[in-house]
Amino acid sequence: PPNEHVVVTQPMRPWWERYQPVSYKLHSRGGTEAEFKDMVTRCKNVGVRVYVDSVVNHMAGLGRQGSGSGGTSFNSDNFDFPGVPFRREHFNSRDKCPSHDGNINNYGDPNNVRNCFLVGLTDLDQSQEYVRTKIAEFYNHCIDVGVAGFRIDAAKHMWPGDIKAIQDKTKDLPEGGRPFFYHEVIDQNDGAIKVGEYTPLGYVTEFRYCQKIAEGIRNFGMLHGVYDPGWGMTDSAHAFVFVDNHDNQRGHGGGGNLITHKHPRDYKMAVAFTLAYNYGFTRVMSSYYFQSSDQGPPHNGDYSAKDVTINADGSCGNGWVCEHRWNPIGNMVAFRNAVAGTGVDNWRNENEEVSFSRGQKGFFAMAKSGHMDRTLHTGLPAGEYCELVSDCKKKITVDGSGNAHIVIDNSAEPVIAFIVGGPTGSTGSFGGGSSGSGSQSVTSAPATPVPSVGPAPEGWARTVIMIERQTMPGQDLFIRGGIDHNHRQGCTTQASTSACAIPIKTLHLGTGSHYAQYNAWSTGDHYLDWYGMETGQHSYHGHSPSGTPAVWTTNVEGAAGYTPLNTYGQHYWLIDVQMDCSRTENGWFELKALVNGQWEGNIGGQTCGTPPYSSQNHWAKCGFKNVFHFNSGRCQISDLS
Ligand code: LM2
Ligand code: CA
Repeated sequence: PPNEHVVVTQPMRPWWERYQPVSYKLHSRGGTEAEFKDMVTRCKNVGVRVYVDSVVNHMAGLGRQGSGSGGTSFNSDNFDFPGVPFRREHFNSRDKCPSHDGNINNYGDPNNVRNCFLVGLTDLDQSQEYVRTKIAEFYNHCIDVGVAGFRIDAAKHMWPGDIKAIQDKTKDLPEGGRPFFYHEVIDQNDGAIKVGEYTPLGYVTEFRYCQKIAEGIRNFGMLHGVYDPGWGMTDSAHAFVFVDNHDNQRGHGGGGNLITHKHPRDYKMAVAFTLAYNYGFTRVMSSYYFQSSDQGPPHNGDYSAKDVTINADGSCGNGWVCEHRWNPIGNMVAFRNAVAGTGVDNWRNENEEVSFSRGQKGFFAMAKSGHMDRTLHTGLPAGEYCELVSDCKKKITVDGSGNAHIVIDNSAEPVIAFIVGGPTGSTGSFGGGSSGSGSQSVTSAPATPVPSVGPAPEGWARTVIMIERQTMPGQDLFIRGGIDHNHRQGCTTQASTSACAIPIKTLHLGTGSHYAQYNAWSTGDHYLDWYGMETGQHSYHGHSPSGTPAVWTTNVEGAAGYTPLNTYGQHYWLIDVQMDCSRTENGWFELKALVNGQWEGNIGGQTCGTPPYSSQNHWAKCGFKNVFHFNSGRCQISDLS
C-alpha cells in the first residue's frame, strides 16, 4: 500500500504495518509521493502499468496512536484521523456489529464479517457518502499520478454495493478505459461470503487456486482439475489467480500447505503451469527472503528498504528473491500473452508428465522427473521454434503434420514452452527485418492462399489497416511502417525527408471519449514511418505517441468503438487514412505494430498476395482494406467498397 500508515515498533517494523492506514497521503515506508510518482512514470514509459494495493476497509488498529509514516498524527482509540479527515462518526457503530467484543468472529454472518472490526482494525462505514467520497478522492489521486488500477484489500469485509458506489466515483484512466479492479475475497468454501457477490465489480481473488495448484504439482494427475467449478471456483473471466501471495506465503490470510519460493523447483513448475494454462487473470509474486512471519523487507540501519541489486547471473541481491526473474516464470509471460484467447488442446497427462497446446499458438510441457523424450502432437504450424525457458538455447522443429520431438533435460527447471511469433528480440527498426540479437522468430507454414485483389491505385487512396490484438485497458496500439531501408535509396530517420516514409492523412473516425487519444495522437501525424513520434505530432495528457495511432474497435453494434468495417470481433485495432500510393513499392508497404512500446515479433509466411520482396513485417496494399493479426502471418486484403 502506498498511503501513509502506522509505524509499528513492537515487533520492530513488520511488513504488515502498511495495512494500517493513517491517511491517504502517498507517503509510506516505500517513499514519498514524488518518489512514488517517479516510479509509476518510469514504469509506464516502458509499458509496465502499476496498480495500487488499496486498504480502505479500515484505518489503524485500536490501541495505536502517534505519528504515521508521513508524519501525520492520529489516535485510533478516539477514531481520529485528521489527515483524511475521518472522525468517530465515519466508522461502523457498535450497534451494527453483531459480535460480543466488536471483532469479526463469525464468518457465517455477513453483518459480522463486514460491520465488525477485522483483528481490531477500526472499521470504516462505506455506506456513508462522505466516506465513499474520501476513498474515491484517494483513488482519483492515484490515477492522476499514473496508476492503472487497484487491489481492494479486505473486499470481503465491505458490502459489494458500497464498493460499487466507490468505483462509480472513480474516474477513467487519462489514456481511456476504466481502471483495473480486483477484489480480495478469501472464499475457501468456509463462510457466508462468496466470490460470486463481487464478480460484477471486476476480478476476484481465487484462493482455492492456490490449494489446487499445490495439489496438482504434488500429483500431476490432479492438474486437469485446477479449475474446479464444482468447488465454487469462479469462472476464468473473473478469477484472479496466483500460486501464493504476501499473506499465505507466510501463513497469514488463508495460508496453509502452499507452494512458495522456498521450494524453487516446485514453485517454478507451479507458476509456469499457471501462466501456460487458460484459467483466470494471472499474477506473479515477487518476494524477499524471510525467517519469521512478521519480518519486514530487507532494510538498512534506519529501516528504509534496501535496493534491489542485480547479480551478474541476473538474480537479485540484498535479500530479494525476485521470482519474476526466474526463467520458467519471467519467460512464460510471453507465452501467456501470445496464446491469449485460445483453449487447451492436445492435453496429455501421464506418469507425472503434462503437455498441451494452446490453440495454434503455443505448446507447453513439464516433467516432474526432470527428463522427458517424446514425439508429441503440438497442433502448431510447421517450423523451427525457439524454446522460451532456455532463452532460445533449445530449438524445436515442428513437422508438416504438427509433430515435434520434445526433450526435457534441465532437472532444476523441467519445463519447455514455445510460441508462434516469438521471441525474436526484434526491434523492427527501419523495416530491415531481424535485429540480429540472437533469438530468431518462427516461420510458420503458409495457409491456404487468398485470391488476390486488383492493382493499387496510382495516387492518393483510402487505405484501411486492422490488426487484431487482445489488449487490456491502458494498452495502446501504434503502427510503424513504410519501405525497408535496404530496398530504397534516400531513406533517413526523419519522416519528413525519408524516402521510405509514406505520406498519410488521417480520416476522422469519431468524437467522444473513445476517440480522444486517437484524435490527439493522429494530429500532426503526416507519415507512416519507422521512426516513432513525428515532429509536431500531438501527445495526449503527456503521453506521447509511438507511431501512427490505431483505435480499438469491436463488431458489437452500439458499443463504443463499433465500426461497420469490423465484421470480425473485439480488439481489431483500426487505422483509416488517405495514403499516397505513389510512394509505396508497386502498391505495397510494410508495417508492424507496437503495444505499449513493445514490438510484435517478426512476421513470417504472409498469406496474402505477392509482395515485392520478402520481409519480417506485415505487407499491406495501398488503397485496400488490410486485416492482420498480431504476431501472425495470417492476413486478408480486400476491396474497400
Ligand atoms: C488483508 N486482506 O484482507 C491483507 O492482505 C492482510 O495482509 C492484512 O493483514 C489484512 N487484510 C488487513 O489489511 C495484515 C496482517 C495482520 C495485521 C494486519 C494489520 O496479516 O497480521 O494485523 O495486516 O497490520 C496486525 C497484528 C494483529 C493486530 C492488528 C491490529 O498482526 O495481531 O490485531 O495488527 O493492530 C490485534
Ligand atoms: Ca468492514
